[in-house]
Amino acid sequence: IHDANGLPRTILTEPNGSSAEVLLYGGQVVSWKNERKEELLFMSSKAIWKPPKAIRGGIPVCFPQFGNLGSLEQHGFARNRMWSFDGDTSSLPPANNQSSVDLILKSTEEDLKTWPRSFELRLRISLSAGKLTLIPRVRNTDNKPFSFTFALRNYLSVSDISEVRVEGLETLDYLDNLERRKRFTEQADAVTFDGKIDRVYLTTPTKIAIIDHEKKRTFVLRKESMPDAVVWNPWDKKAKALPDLGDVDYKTMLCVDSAAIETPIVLKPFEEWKGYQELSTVSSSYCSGQ
Ligand code: TA6
Repeated sequence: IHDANGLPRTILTEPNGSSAEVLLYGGQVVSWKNERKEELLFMSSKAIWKPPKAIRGGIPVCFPQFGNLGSLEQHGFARNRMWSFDGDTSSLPPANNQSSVDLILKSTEEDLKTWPRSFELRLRISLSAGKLTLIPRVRNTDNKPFSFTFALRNYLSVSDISEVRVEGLETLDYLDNLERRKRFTEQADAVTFDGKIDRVYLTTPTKIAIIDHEKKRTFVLRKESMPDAVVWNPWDKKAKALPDLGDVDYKTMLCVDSAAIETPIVLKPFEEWKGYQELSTVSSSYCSGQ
């Protein structure tokens, strides 16, 4: 454990030379570098690395509420809490402790005041060559059912947002946060970017490709048990309005999140939900549909 801006963090490494940094604060990945030490995730130049502020970049965990669709603070409170290392990883295959870390956040007396449900939120973060895998699990440790919405907010680093296209969302319905969450259908054969965008694409395919021509890099997002995908870029005006986002940072970021939003996840007492997300990068030879 070292500390980044005073926050305890774990560094994951793997033999091919890629690395990742994970904070106990928020259970948040804050860096993922490939074997050429290129940073693959976006981190705001004005991120505030100070609890209780959420750090704007990497992969914040949005739980038990995505967005402001409920009574809690925006995106819930998991990203503003100090997590701990999870000793009880019996129900997952054993992991190499160089390239993998298991974290847990349990409901506290404090949390019970704002969200009166007791839960255990676990997150396994594993690194392998060209791939970063996150496995979130939520167990209801209460004696009554509860429901939640969830997202892994993937801040991806891109060369120039106007050169990026996203494939895999064509023909899908989406809820447009910029239009009071009205429902639309995606008409284009790929999503491209020329202005602010804030959409929840519903029931997407398992695989979504984010193609960055200039960097000759394609991110592939594969997800399970998180049927929706949020696509967000604040663009210039909103970027200026966000104190923890640099004015031109919007040009080099894109959020494509694994999410369970349209249909909240319902857990009976002692039931556990398990999600899966794999982010991988493919070189320029990647052609869509392969
Ligand atoms: O994409 C959903 C959204 O709520 C946007 O409307 C925008 O507010 C973004 O998330 C950022 O939220 P945050 O709380 O991280 O500033």
